[in-house]
Amino acid sequence: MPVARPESQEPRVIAHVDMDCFYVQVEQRRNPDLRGVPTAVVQYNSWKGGGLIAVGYEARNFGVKRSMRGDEAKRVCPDIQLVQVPVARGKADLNLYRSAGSEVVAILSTKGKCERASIDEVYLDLTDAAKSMLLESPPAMLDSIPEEALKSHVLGLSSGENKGEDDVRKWLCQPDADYQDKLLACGTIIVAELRVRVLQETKFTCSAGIAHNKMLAKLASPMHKPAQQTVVPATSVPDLLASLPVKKMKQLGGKLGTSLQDDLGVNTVGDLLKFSEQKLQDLYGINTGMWLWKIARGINGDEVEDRLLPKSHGCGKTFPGPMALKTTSSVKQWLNQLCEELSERIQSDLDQNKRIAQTLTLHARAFKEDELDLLKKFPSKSCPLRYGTSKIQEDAMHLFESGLSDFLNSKNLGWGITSLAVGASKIVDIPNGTTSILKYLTEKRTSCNPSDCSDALPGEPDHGTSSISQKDADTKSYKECKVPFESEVEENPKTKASRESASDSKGLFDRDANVKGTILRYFSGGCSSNQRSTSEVETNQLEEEEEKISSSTANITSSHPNLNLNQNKNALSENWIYNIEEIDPSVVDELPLEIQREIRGWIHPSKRINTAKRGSTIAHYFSPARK
Ligand code: DCP
Ligand code: CA
Ligand code: CA
Repeated sequence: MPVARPESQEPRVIAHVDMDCFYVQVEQRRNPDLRGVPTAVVQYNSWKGGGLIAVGYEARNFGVKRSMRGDEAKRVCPDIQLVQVPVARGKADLNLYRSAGSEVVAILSTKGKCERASIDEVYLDLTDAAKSMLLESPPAMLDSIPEEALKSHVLGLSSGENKGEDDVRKWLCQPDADYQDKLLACGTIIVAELRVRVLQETKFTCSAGIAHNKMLAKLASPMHKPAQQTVVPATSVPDLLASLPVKKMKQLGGKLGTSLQDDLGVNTVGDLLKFSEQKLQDLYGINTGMWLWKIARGINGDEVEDRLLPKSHGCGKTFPGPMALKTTSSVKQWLNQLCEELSERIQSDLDQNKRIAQTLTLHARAFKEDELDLLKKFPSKSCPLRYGTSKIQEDAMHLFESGLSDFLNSKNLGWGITSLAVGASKIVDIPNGTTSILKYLTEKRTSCNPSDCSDALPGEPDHGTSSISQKDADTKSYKECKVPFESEVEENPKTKASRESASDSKGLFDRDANVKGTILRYFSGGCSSNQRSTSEVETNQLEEEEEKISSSTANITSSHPNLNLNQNKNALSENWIYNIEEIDPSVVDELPLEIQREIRGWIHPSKRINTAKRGSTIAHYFSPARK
């Protein structure tokens, strides 16, 4: 249920930036012949021409929609170019799009706190940048206002929305504006400049919403697409919300929105103004009631998180109709593929960003012979994540078997899997100084002198300081103390290459009993008791660990929606939580549609207002004539 966060008393300037027809733009940059031509990106599945996942604006003009398949798109737009999403391991490979998104984030994050909200969108907190601009070079003092800023759509400006550049100029420079509007004007210019930079440096266009909070910025960014920006002054909020259908509001897309419509006759967010806070709290509880009262007034205290990296990683594949997987061995084969990709991604996250994922989750969609059975859904399952492709594969298979057993209610029934996905979540930074801890562990194994590395022995998190810098530790201590990595049973060559090129810190996560009392404690959550070693040199320990894993089905816990599950009560000394809030919307986008629908049911994401308009400075990139 939604909770109202306390809002800051000081006015803030928040932007939401979303790339236009993102995958299409990435493909158009790869192949400039596609520029200005109706284009769509299709899924890896040739059935009826493949499902469309991104549609360019030229194709939208012909009525092509994302819900169509390639064949249908060809019917409504015979000239459409259908580009197949890149493929690896028999499924879509989104790395190209992910890294294109990172290029944009690198630019947008230069002006303030930046939260990567999905593969193609970010929130920015530009309050400080706007305050500095207001002090040093307010809009009225500028020699010229950037053209892109003058193209902004300022909601509520005079009677119409976009009264032309002169009106926007006046609004940006008005001397008698209140402080929050002045800050917003600065934010408008900053965002326009950022968008121009994004276009110059990446060749991608984006659209933006600029407002005093995240909720309003997110509502505004799709209002004028592609390649335009929309500003929401505080005075325009009542009109905006008065016409906003409740179901379009974040967290009102599901049951709560339906109840507001059916039980209270509330059709727009503004209709909520009729109800007192007390009444809403009586009806929906204290938190939700307060949240509803606030959103009716456009109040939202959510902070922009300082997060450029995803909260989780996930990959999945569907097996529609006759392709359904009906044997454990076929599930295993596909699960191995998915786990291989997941493993590569978490390894590279570890190498590049020094972050580790703690929870492995398996989602599936399934059918079974006994339709009368009460448990219709295949339960999602989670367990502590162990690094190493073969371990992830093994654990995912355990999770699958556990889920299947629950799903079938231990009956011997026929079944089929129509969708499979694995995810890695609860990702945490390795604290500063951890390299020293790794060095310590490594030394213990190699009989190096521990005193060399005793400056940051493991222990409590606040011991995580080191006199050795991260770089020094990587280059120096590993050279000194490096031990051969105990190889995986079936290590992926790519993983191996990336592992060998980096510090071998990750190897420690799946091999050493010493880890349990030390480094994993750092990362909370008691994962350690479910860690297993495959080290051939540690037979005793392996046996001991095998015993533990044989009871790991007891550790495997269902992750049903809407619950923060307190898991592994019996098996783990410390409990750990699988939290719905840890699911990253960008990762959900990457999962098979069937699974997306289920997860979206848990997290109630927002839907966008579809009010695309055309024609502006950056927008001319979409004019059909351009080649
Ligand atoms: N995507 C996907 N499957 C979905 C939704 C989106 O694979 N069900 C991918 C393709 C999109 C990208 O994510 O290009 C971003 O999604 P958006 O919803 O932001 O849509 P677009 O960027 O394509 O278009 P718009 O200009 O409307 O934002
Ligand atoms: Ca987009
Ligand atoms: Ca988006």
